[in-house]
Amino acid sequence: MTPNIHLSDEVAAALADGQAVVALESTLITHGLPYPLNVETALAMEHAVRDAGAIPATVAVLKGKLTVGIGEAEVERLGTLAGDSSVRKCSRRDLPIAIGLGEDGATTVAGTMIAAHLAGVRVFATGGIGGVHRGAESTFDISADLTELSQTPVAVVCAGAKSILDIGLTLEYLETKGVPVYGYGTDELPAFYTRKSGFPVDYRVDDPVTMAKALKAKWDLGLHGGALIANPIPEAYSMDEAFITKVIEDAVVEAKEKGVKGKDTTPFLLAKIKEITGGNSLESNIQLVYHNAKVAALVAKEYMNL
Ligand code: PSU
Ligand code: MN
Repeated sequence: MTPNIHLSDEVAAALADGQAVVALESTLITHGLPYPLNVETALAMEHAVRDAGAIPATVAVLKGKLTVGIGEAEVERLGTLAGDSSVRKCSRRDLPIAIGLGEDGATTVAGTMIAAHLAGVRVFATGGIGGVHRGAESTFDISADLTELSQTPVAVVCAGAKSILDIGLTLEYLETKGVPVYGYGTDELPAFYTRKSGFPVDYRVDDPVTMAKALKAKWDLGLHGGALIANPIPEAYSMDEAFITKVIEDAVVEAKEKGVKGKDTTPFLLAKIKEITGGNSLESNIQLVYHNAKVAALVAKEYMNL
């Protein structure tokens, strides 16, 4: 293994033992949610993974080491730094500078997939992935999460894509790149806060055994890349579609007016939505990531049993 990656003792032992491990990201902690809800959410995800019988491995760059299994104290410390630009948001292109300079950094979906793959972890749970932004035909803003999904063999459980993105173009991009998108108990790609987006998925999977078989078949064939497992928010916490759509549309307009670009776009939009919807969206957010962590653990366990 490369000298700049570090596995916690627990994660290393679990992997050596053939136990199921689920990777979790840290950009959600530093750039996605406010303190202390971010810490609460991250720890709730770890608990959900454990309750379902797998080992959680939250990933971040700590003093220049890409760390798989950062532990509660570090989750808390990164959490208190939310909104503080001292923690770099690390996608694929940012890992070299963060590691090279010995910095702390939070890993995005792409960054976390890279770490998971280096460690030998196959399943990863998050909230929402990055994708093709609205207006990408002129801005070219397409998240590196999508190219990572096309090349790194990790399955990502998410609640679909927020409609801050162009969901249709995101699905087209994934299709072009050969990334399977599975609807977990759904025929439609969920849209994070809501269970429906109006965009059908090609494959519906209703149980973790079937999911694990499809993942194994892909990787046994030597096909590169990952898979997207889209798990809808539990019904009881899904938000009113018209309301959340309006909020997101206003946020997208404001970002454009303010000239927000590049890697700042996603955090800006997330902060705006949070500001306008207050507690409601945050409660939905916590419930959906918790649910994703559980599904990821069940899939990871079945994958290890095959
Ligand atoms: N979407 C969300 N919440 C998030 C993110 C995306 O609903 O916290 C974070 C994830 O870490 C994702 C990253 O990988 O933003 C994508 O950023 P970008 O669009 O700059 O690639
Ligand atoms: Mn981007």
